[in-house]
This record gives sequence, structure tokens and C-alpha cells, in this order.
Amino acid sequence: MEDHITTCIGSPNIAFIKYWGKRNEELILPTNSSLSMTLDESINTKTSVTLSKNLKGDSIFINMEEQKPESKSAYKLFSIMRYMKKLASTDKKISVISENNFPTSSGIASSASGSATLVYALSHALNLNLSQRELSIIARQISGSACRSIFGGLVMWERGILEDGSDSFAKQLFDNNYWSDLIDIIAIVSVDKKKISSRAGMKKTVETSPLYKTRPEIAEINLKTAIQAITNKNFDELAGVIMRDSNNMHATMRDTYPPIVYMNDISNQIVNAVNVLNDSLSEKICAYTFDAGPNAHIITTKSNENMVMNMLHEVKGIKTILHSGVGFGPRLIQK
Ligand code: 2P0
Repeated sequence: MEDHITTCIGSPNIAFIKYWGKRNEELILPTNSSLSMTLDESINTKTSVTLSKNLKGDSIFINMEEQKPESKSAYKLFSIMRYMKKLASTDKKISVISENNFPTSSGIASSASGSATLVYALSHALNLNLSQRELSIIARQISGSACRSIFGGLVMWERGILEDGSDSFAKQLFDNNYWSDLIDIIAIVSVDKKKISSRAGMKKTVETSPLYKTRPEIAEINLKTAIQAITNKNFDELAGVIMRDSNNMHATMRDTYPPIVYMNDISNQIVNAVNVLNDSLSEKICAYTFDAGPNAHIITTKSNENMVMNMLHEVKGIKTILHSGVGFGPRLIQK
């Protein structure tokens, strides 16, 4: 019998309102809802799934590297793969080959993109016919932010309140055409692997930061403001809340014991440059936001791209600059 190969492509997302902290470690349930923009296909993960009776066992290769089922980073991938095989009632073996077209440690969320694309590709390969909501719930259990990459456009991850996580999933609030002028300019300042993983870092923050106690409420207020700003296509207001939310998350990291500091001197110079540019125009035309790393994501609009690029060119130490518009989410490219 012939082997079946299914290939899908998906992209990372950048959070405007951040997820940083869980209320359930095992199911990956967050303490607050979050909101993100899915990046376009210029920044992507391509995942091929082969189903076969002739393979010895299941295997996963990420960027040519074979993943060990028992390793900390891959055991969730294997357990979700087994779960999806069970749903499909198949005893075939699966070989997964996943490649990112961006460096894994570049500060772009490779776990979100990789996990979402894996779940998407497995569901197609196994003919599971799952809804995007169901895919989102499955992807969430590999890596929280992955649940948002199941959708394109501007996406909200509902924190949910149920213990079993069945109401904690992402949904698309606005599709990729709604505000197609939005872009993310990514200034890579370091490609070093981060010393503290997001998973370990957020756990420590929840456990030790007194400031974190205020975070869920602040994030929910910021989320409302961001949705309002997007609804009104009010960039100035959106930019303000994106920066405040990044600042707030990084403040809780700093407040963690021992402190967690992901941003570096160049990140801080970019923050200053963004503020100087916005102040000089008496209007916010761009916003910085930082994830668990020093690389800057500058959210702006195409009409102001040149001004932002000129601003970034003045900052010494930026290694590479990537550009992305709003993406339409994962899709099947071969079956
Ligand atoms: C986010 N980050 O909302 C935030 C902002 C990093 C900072 O989601 O433990 O890799 O697998 O659920 O999803 C990174 O955390 O962590 C993240 P797990 P994940 O994008």
C-alpha cells in the first residue's frame, strides 16, 4: 500500500495582549485571555506527515533534528500525536518532518507555529474533520500560544473558567483582510537561545511575583481596550495598549525572584527610539512589543513602514529585520 504524505504550512503569532502564567500546568490553562496577530507565510513552519504501515515507529524531526519522545521539549508533541491517532483509530505509524524558515531561537515563537502546524497537518493526514475550535484546544495542550496560530487574522485566546479546559480556546475576532495595513517589523537583536524557557519563566513569575497578582485584571482591561481600538481602527490607541501590556508583562518578569530579564540594552534603545519617534509626531504611529526574548516586534502600518525603518536604522546592534503582514492562518498545501 502506498504511503500518504500530507503537507501543511502555518505561521507564528505575535501577542498584542500577552499570555504569561498558567492556572493549570498540565492542561495549559492561562490566568488571562490574550490577543494576537497571526504572521503571514513569509515566516512559516512547513510540516509533512507520512502515514505508513511500513515504518518501525512514530518519529518527529524538527529542523532535521530527531526529537526524543521522552525529552522535556518533545513529550507533549508525541502524546498529542498518540491522542490524535487514537481519535482516528489507526494503527499506522507516523513520520513528521517539520521545518521553520526562520531561526528557532530568533525570538519568534517557533513553538506556537510548530505546534499549531503539527496539529493542523495531523488532522488532515488522519482525516479527523475537527473544527478549528477543537484544533485550537488540542494545540493549546502542546504550547499555550499555539492555540492562537490555528487561526489567521487577529485572534483572541479565551482563558475559560472550566477545570477541564473545554472553554479555553482561540477564536478569530477579525480576519486578515480587516486591517490589512497592519504590519509587524521584527528587529532581531540576538539569536542566542534564551536561558529560561517561557514555561519555566512564567511558572516562577506566578509563584514568586507579588506584582503578578495584579496582572490578570490589568491584562483583561488591556484586552478590552485593544479590541475597542481594533474595532474603531484607532491605531494610536492600539499602539498605546500594546506597549503598556508588554511593559506590564516584563515588569512581572523583573518582579520574579530571581528576576527574569529577557530584554537587553538594544531592546531598551528600541523602546526609546519608538517613544522619540511617536513623541515627535504627537501621535503613536508604531508600538514595540517584546516576548520572552530581546527581539523587538514593532507593530505599525504599511503607510509608516519607511519612517519606522529609518528609526530602526539609527539603532546600533540590530542584526536582521523581518517584515510580516497579517496572515490568513494554516493551510493544506499537499495531500
Ligand atoms: C504570548 N509568550 O502571549 C506570550 C508572551 C511569551 C511572552 O506565549 O508553556 O511557548 O508552552 O504554554 O506558549 C510563550 O509561551 O508557553 C508565550 P507554554 P508558550 O505569546
